[in-house]
Amino acid sequence: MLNVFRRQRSPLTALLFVFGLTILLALPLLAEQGKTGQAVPQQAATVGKVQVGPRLDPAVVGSWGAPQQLGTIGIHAALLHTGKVVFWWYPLGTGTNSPGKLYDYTTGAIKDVTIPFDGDFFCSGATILKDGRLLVIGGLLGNPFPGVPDKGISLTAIFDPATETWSPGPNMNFARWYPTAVEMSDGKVLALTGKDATATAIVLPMETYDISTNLWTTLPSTANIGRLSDTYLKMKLLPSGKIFMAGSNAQTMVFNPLNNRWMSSAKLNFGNRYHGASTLLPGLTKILTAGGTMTFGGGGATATAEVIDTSAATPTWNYVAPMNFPRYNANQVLLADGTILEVGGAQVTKYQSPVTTPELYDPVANTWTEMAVEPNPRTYHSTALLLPDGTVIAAGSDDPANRVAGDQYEIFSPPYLFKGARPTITSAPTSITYNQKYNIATPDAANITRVALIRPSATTHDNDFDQRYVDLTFTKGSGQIRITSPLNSNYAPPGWYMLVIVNSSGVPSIMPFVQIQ
Ligand SMILES: [Cu+2]
Repeated sequence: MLNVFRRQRSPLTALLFVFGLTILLALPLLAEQGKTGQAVPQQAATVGKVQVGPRLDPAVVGSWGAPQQLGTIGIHAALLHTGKVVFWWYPLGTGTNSPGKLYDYTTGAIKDVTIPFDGDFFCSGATILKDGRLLVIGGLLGNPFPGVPDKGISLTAIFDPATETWSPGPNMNFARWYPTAVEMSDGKVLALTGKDATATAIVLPMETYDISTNLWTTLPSTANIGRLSDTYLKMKLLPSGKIFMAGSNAQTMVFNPLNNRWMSSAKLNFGNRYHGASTLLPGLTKILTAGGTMTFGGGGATATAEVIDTSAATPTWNYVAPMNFPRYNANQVLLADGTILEVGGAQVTKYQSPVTTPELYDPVANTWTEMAVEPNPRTYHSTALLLPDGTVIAAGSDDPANRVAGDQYEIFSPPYLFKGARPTITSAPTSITYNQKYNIATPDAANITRVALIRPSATTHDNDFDQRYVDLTFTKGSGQIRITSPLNSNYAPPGWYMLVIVNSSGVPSIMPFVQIQ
């Protein structure tokens, strides 16, 4: 959906700013009212109500740091293998460059990385290329003049973590606004869906980007998507090499890149699940989808959640435990221990009745646990991603009534950071290949129960197409563990990953980056 406020420059702006500031100033007071120890009942969805969450030990509900200034609205976010996070959003006023910020979580430093060439990479798609550079595709050529239509764009932009600079990438063959970008097992990027050059109709053809030739290639028409497909189709690479489309349309599908054909899979029990979040679960065959609404324009948020096991003979979506709060436009973040943090979202409109109580989904126990209340609302156009130290950064939301929150970020420390000493990795390879054995040095080898590779996020609009948690088999030795790398690139497409070891208390290590190729 176009944010109709995005170029609003009316005299109301100042008033809205004051209104937002008033809300912000009132937040601590409202939060204080919540310190009665009462958990919020389900469906606590009154407009304007601040949820309070249970008042519990951070080892149970985690803990939020105070909001910090980002200086931009984190509508799009990606974690680079340098450990820095790049954010970008839409040009301001009559500007034609998309502002960007580079955040270093180790120091808190923020560097301006405004895209130095024309292009509105607003509601673009993004994925991290196998060499670690960030590819951003499409966006909008918005028109500030009433009655003159907006246009989808075919522009792309590439951010190089080594030089911390942007350069123009090759144009796609199609203009796309709200496209999906996902890395396939061969390292090519698949681009699909999005609104066309008139910013109205869905683009049906799919195309791939080959990093070695720096070219886009349109796939045969057998690969075209259906006319009624949603934008930002939720694509997940499976160990079969096929790519599963988990919504938002009720009819889920699977794409086979070997023959460029789609097959129907099961239907979501809920129906169309617009603005819901979905995640490929650890194990890489099950997909979780939670929240959303049947009404594209908003309203009617659901708390329901469903899981499909794509490895079943006849895969079906099955309801699992519902969330405690209905929500849409929330973010799902795969955490360092393989649980999923559902954070942000709203219930009534894009920005109204925000859900500030995150929930932690345990896919083994099938439980949702309410987490500590987030200090800022994070609704439409918000982002959240896992950092290499196991915390989560949350940002974004372009609510014109709350630009104060929009320009800030905050860091969530999950419960696992309050459960004792962390295991440490003293050395690990920085480059690995498939199906080989490698040693990881750790003084905590005897107590390690899980080892995994976690793909760094490139996320926007409740989507993180490439997010995956790849468990590794391992054996323990003295002062080291010996891992077997992923079997092939269907399990872990080439690129940079965070390496985590987790101990028997569920506490993860700090995660160094390793490149698999
Ligand atoms: Cu958008």
